[in-house]
Amino acid sequence: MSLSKDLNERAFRALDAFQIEIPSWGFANTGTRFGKFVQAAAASTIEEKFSDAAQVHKLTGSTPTMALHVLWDLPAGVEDVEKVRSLEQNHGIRAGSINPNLFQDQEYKFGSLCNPSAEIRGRAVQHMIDSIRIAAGLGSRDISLWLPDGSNYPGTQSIRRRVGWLEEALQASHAELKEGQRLLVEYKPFEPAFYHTDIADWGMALHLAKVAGPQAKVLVDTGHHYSAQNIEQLVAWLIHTGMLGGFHFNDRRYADDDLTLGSIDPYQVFRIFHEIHVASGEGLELDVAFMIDQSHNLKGKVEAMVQTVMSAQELWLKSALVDREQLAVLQDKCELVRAEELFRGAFWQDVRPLLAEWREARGLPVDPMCALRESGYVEQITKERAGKQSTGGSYA
Ligand code: RM4
Ligand code: MN
Ligand code: MN
Repeated sequence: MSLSKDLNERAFRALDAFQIEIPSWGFANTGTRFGKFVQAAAASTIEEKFSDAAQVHKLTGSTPTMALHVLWDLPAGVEDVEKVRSLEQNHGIRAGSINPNLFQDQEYKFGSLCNPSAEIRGRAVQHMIDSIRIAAGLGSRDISLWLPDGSNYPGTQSIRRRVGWLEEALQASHAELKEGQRLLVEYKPFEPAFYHTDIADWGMALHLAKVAGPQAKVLVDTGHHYSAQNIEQLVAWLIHTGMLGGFHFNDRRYADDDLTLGSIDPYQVFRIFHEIHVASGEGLELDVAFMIDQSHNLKGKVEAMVQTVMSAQELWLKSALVDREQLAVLQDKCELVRAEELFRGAFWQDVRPLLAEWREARGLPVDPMCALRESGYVEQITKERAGKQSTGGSYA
């Protein structure tokens, strides 16, 4: 087989296998804690979010599912399931992971699943159970739990008692999971709590997932680490322990900035993807959900999402093209510079022509961004949605 034919086949196989979930809240008006800059084209209803998601999938071919946030997207809870099912049909997009929302109600001021009040903890657990039922009604596999709980001042809460409450709450939630469903436990070092966060890092998430039960795994949000953290290393550990459930991709410079994937440090995404390729190349059974968790505060929403998916495809492809056999040989011989050059070389390879070939072969627009502009979709929604200016359906 010629070298280029072999390369094409590897590339096509990698791209065919790559899917990434997009978040409904990425299409809505979002902001910072200082306010929102409202965009006329932003989605303010779940119908509009489905419509935008369908557009992204049509252009990229890689985003068949959309993550939903319970309070923002299904305010009536399980009763909204039917409506979402018909939207799935109409738009050809399936509901993806279901995200419980334990951070908006006033009663969660001092915590939800970790609140010192047993009554409030009970209501939070009930919300978890409702979210699991919503997921079951929609045929969604994953319930992605991000818990905002924590405290702001030393001495004001018992850190250890809260761990115990959390273990109980997660066990009670896990007990409601249907077969095949998963509970993904997300962690984050700070914000909204600024002294201690109840699930602050991957070690805590790993422990809690293990205590919760066999259907619980860890969710790695790339923006939820301190700057010096080696994310691919903890990813390798989670793979090794069979506890990696999925990712929330975004990029950051300082904190949980939710910037476009790969916009600040594309090499990091490449290194994370490489760990996945190595493990699947070794025949490990991986079941990892790739999801985007971004809010586009200043960029146009649909445009930003298409750009994100394109970046993800490029980085996924670059990392798929690492000559892993040769790399393993060099690693064993401790040929440091040659190993690093091989690795780095794959990163610097321009894979865009290969991606264009794949897109053409799959009947997708060769240049999705240009196709978006030519489609007139953004102008159309700008006109249709102008005047609505809703700021619901997302945070800040
Ligand atoms: C959190 C966390 C969650 C996301 C919310 C909107 O920081 O990343 O996954 O659902 O933001
Ligand atoms: Mn997240
Ligand atoms: Mn976040």
